[in-house]
Amino acid sequence: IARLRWDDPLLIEDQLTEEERAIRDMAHGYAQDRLMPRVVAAFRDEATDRAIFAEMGELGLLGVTLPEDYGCAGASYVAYGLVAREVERVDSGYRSMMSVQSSLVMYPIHAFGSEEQRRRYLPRLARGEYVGCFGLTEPDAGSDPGGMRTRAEKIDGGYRLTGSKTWISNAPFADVFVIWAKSDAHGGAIRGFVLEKGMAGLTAPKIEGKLSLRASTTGMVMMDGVEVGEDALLPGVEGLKGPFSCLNRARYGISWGAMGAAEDCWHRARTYTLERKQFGRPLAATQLIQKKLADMQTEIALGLQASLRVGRLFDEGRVAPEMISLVKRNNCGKALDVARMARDMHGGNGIAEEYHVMRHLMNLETVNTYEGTHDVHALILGRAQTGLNAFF
Ligand code: TGC
Ligand code: FAD
Repeated sequence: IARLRWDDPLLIEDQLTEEERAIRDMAHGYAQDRLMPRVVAAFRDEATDRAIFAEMGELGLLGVTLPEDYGCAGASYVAYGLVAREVERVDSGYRSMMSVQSSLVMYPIHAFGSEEQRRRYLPRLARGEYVGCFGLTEPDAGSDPGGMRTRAEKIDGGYRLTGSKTWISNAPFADVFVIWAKSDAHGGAIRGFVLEKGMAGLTAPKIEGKLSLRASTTGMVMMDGVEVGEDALLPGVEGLKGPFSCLNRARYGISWGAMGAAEDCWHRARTYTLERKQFGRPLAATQLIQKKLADMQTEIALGLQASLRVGRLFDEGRVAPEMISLVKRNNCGKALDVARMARDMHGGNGIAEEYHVMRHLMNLETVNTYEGTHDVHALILGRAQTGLNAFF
């Protein structure tokens, strides 16, 4: 009879390759040694340290699934998920910075860009020398990005972009902007454009006062007739499947990341209730607390197994977008439940920054909303199993 490992009850560790474990260990070491010491102040002061991109780049943590030809690690989607889990174990905002750069900026340039665009941007993005952002959401088009108003109008030798994007991670300090716009020259189809900081008419003001994801900077992107050359167009894709293909990767990473944040909350709740005594015995000796710990352990173990399965299917080229909706939705929802329980189990201390669980809880509210809300993913799954569209 085998003995249970309480912190890895279904032995996910055994299901990883040696290379995946090595990448995971490196990401874990970096996140705990370099990110953990600065997260409380970063969250409190709403201050993002741009140097984090270069640090992650140096370790090969940006664009991990992309080929070595462009300075990337060429690793598996499972490895990418493991990195997201380790970074988000510290803070969802740090994972956001990493996943936007990897899945929403580097991926589309690699998948849909020209060879010239790949050579120009990917190595610098991989090193963290350039920071990227992804502009899909608009003030009047969030869950329904097909309703976007940003327009690309054809001009001599290129395009003129007009419109505004909102809630854009990394935008205020981004060098590279992947922007999705309806292009008149392509019959109004959605096309991707790569814009660069400093272009006339392009500004990216910071959104102040977030009560969630405060270690990551979010902004708007205002385009007031930004003129770009023909070479700014991503030639390889047309329509919503362009941005959605990027979202598939980022949502998959989030499914792992949310479990990392949940694990941190679970482990902290376990330690706290083992040490904290009330009524003459540790809180962890009570039935109610043990039930909560069992629920946390169960949901996290199942969530990780599901993400691993989707990751393997990604690597085999057999993933369906709805599988990603399933794990993104469920893992974010369960992570929120776990964080709320952990906050409660810490009593009054649970609201203090030094105990970390409230920060995770606040962050996970965003994680449950961005990249498709919990309910939008329910509608995607509902449509897939009934054949009926319930969006409108
Ligand atoms: P629909 O008719 O379903 O599809 C339009 C076209 O797109 C294709 N498609 C996909 N392709 C690849 N992967 C997917 N997941 C795809 N989903 C759809 C589809 O085949 C079709 O192609 P074609 O060739 O037939 O034209 O489109 P719809 O307008 O009905 O969409 C509905 C819905 C709700 C599914 C979709 O709009 C949606 O997912 N909404 C949520 C929006 C969202 O996720 N926004 C994310 C913004 S980015 C962000 O939040 C970054 S935060 C990052 C961070 O900081 O970590
Ligand atoms: P809405 O679409 O207005 O939704 C509001 C509510 O209505 C939700 O509960 C939703 O589930 C519900 N709802 C919507 N449609 C339906 C329906 N048909 N039936 C039932 N209920 C429905 N976007 C980017 O493009 N790039 C980024 O880098 C980025 N980073 C972000 C960072 C942060 C911190 C945040 C908060 C958001 C970010 N986003 C980004 C935007 C994010 O993707 C959107 O907020 C998200 O897609 C939801 O859109 P919305 O906020 O407009 O909400």
